[in-house]
Amino acid sequence: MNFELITTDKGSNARAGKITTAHGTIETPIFMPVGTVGSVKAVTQDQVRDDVQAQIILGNTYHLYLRPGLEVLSLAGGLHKFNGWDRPILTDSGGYQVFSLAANRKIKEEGVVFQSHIDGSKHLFTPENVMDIQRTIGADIIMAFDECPPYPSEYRYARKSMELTHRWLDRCIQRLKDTQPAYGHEQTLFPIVQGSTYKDLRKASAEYIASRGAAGNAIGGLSVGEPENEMYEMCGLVTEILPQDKPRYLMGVGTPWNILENIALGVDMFDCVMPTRNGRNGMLFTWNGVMNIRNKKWATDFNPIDANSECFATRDYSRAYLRHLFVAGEILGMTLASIHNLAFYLELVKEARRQILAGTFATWKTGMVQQLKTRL
Ligand code: PRF
Repeated sequence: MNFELITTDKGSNARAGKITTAHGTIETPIFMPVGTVGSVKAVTQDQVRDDVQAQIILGNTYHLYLRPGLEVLSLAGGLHKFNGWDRPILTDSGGYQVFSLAANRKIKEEGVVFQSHIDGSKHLFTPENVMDIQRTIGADIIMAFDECPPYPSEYRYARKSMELTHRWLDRCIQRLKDTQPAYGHEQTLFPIVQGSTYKDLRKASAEYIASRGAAGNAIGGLSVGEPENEMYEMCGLVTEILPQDKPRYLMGVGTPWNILENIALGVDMFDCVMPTRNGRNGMLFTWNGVMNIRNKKWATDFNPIDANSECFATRDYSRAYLRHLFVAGEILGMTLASIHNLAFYLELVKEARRQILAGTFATWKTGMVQQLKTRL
């Protein structure tokens, strides 16, 4: 994997860059649609590529390991072949899902013992087997096995957890040295900064992660319930320390305005279930603000969902029709809302990139944040 830093904004720490992987290039800043079980929910691969214009999608080690399982993934020749997505893929390590989804999880030095949320079966994730599983899935970018402490966490717990995440990282790095990619293409490890909402821990974690010399770095443990200003404060501290010449990925963030604020702090990559999950509930993100399409006020509004959207697939559907689909419980409603929201997120980061390259990002961002938050 290669990262080319093209421009740094004058009025903020925003950057425009380009990542090259074995499955193609990614222009940063970028938003990565979440395809937890290898599918971006309710959207076909053609739609993800052509209508949403996604450049990279996410998969989850935890889910893919439980279903369809490693035998199927290995026989398929990896996730790219299995799901027919031939552009870059990033897999999360399970170091978050195990804590948010699994039952009876128990954290030890060795790893995490947990019960599947599907059938209650018992499993052990270690830094080593999580690297092996990500080899079998075959993503281009793979994540270190970490612990994401809840918010709020006591200082002592947050420190111990961070130290464990650092020891696990070293085991991940060693395992990757000792093994080879399963399908011949390069796989790049991103370590993850933790440290909860404590400034000294965040700094210490960022310094430790930076010292590992990885080709890209991630920031975890944020957007887990803390106030937005704390997220920005922690993110800003960490981006000051992480290397300039490597991409920075803020995990599981966020709203459109969260994305712009964190781009301004120097983040290059984002993922979040919000555009798809909230879309399936009728929440639409637009250039003018947020709308609940189930609301009666849209019943006879025959205007396009978002006249400013570039997405051909959804631009010609009216608000009234989409509301009708939701009220009638039609599955097409979920598909259109998901495509619309994802296309909007991709347009948002594309416009942010254009503003960075033009040297106008900082002022554009300030006005845009207010506009995006408007409740329509
Ligand atoms: N760690 C991992 N995945 C994540 C997170 C984390 O801290 C988060 C936190 N926002 C989302 N996804 N491995």
